[in-house]
Amino acid sequence: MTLTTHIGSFEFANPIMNASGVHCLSAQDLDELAASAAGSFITKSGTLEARVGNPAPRYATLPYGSINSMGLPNKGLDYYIQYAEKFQAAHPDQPFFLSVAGMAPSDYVTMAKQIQASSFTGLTEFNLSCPNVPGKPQVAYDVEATEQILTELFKVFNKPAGIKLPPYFDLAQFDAMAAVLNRFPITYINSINSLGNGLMIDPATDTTLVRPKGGFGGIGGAYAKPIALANVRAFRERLRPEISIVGTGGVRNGRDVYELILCGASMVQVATTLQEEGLGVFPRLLAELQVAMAENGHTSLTDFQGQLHTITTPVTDAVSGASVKD
Ligand code: RRO
Repeated sequence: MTLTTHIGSFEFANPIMNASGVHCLSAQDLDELAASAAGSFITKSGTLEARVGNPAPRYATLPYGSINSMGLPNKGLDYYIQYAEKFQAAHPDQPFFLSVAGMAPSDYVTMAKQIQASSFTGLTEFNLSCPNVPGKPQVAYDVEATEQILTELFKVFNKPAGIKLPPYFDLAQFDAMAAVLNRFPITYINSINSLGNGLMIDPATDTTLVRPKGGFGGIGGAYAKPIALANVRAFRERLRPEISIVGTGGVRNGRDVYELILCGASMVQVATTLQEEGLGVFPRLLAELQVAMAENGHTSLTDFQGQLHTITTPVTDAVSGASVKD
């Protein structure tokens, strides 16, 4: 059995890695990920200036996942570029992802120029979907703003680029965003970021579980799984085939990884379960993925990637016997 997968021209020994935000703030965190069983790793989203993020409490474990309002705590883009250059020089055959987030639309161009000027040749992920900075909307819910950012960005950037998207819920949103994304030289998209602006309440005190933004925060974990599957599937049906998809959301076991790949993902990221379980989650998920593949008679990811079955048997009207259109 092989778990090899590809994004653009990059090959990875297996498709499971961290999602940005978990276990990836510091060089030590990243070194630990790199040495783990994960197929790759991604940095915390870096901003132009380092940030401490929102005040605590800003993360809580929930019955079926998590709520977070971290507010982009990170060590600054320079730190992550330096790490990326050094790691790449020491491990030229271990491709990885550098995540960046803008506090203003113009930041994306500034950051793109800095990465373009660096020696980093791996994948850069532009996070257009952070839900937790007070006063800042999620860019990728605004199709025109997204198009404008990508237009400026790709004037100065020609390295492999991915876009981290928020969850969408209406088919018209998939149509509109895919039409824009298809016009740019994007290597991959990452669907989905957390479900933005959820609210969870402590029943003992009638108080929100997190402090920032009056308790509103991004929801991750099992709550996100059906939304993640739908977003990966919807984009796989709409994007140019050369644009790969990283599937993120609700992975708790190997079958969850399998299903994101079935919907079209080439790589699968894990956030809440990594936060809860630590680096041991990777060998567990890899073993469980292989069991799920064996149960379905598959020996490689391409055997089933994007091969979701839908129900297409003819439907007949019970009264007239005429065939009914779905
Ligand atoms: O740092 C965060 O609060 C955060 C970010 Br940048 C993001 O993209 N998604 C998320 O759930 N939290």
